[in-house]
Amino acid sequence: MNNNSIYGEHYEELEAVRNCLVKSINEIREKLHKENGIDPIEHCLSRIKSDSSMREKCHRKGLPETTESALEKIFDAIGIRIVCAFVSDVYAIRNSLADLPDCEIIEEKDYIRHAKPNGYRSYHMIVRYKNKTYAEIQLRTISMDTWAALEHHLKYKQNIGGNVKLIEEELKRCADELASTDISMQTIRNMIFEERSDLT
Ligand code: 0O2
Repeated sequence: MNNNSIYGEHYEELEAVRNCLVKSINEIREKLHKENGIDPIEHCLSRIKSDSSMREKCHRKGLPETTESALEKIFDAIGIRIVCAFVSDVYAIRNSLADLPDCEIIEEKDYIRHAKPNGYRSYHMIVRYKNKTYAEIQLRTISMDTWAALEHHLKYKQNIGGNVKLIEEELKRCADELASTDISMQTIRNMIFEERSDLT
């Protein structure tokens, strides 16, 4: 890492913590898979926020562009996104993360039960690893992830013209329809699993 990095000498430490958290998530995944007979995670992505994004975020939040701001005032230098098939998997993984010995939950936002006004849904956790390093973990279903990706893409399109309000309303409608589909998929999953446990 170059000497001008906002993370100073801490980049390798961030990478190490990111790897430890991803390893713990994989262990949780295997445990829940064995217990329930179904893989709870579709995919898991992780990243260290780029130097320029972190500097931009410091600027946006009125913070000086320092290593201290990047590591102690902003909590998503490490970002992990866990995408699940079902809403129940999101909460099962959240509970397993809460039980990790080295991982303290600092903040949680349940945008699944309380969606953002634009329709955004996801479960956000800020955790502190070994009393020191912060990370943001986002948990969401495939539907929520699809919507967020599309909305993110459209947000940066400059030439939307006069249709902004209509587009926002349509996006919100899609988010609500997808949420309703998630509930139906969860019901189907529960029916399949209840049927299976009746047979054993
Ligand atoms: P990136 O590149 O995804 O990391 P803050 O984190 O302080 O800026 P806030 O409101 O305190 O903002 O945090 P919040 O609500 O927990 O949201 C932070 C992250 O959630 C964002 O990260 C996005 O990844 C995601 N997010 C939140 N709201 C939306 C939304 O309406 N649409 C989409 N597509 N994603 C959202 P960053 O830092 O913006 O960027």
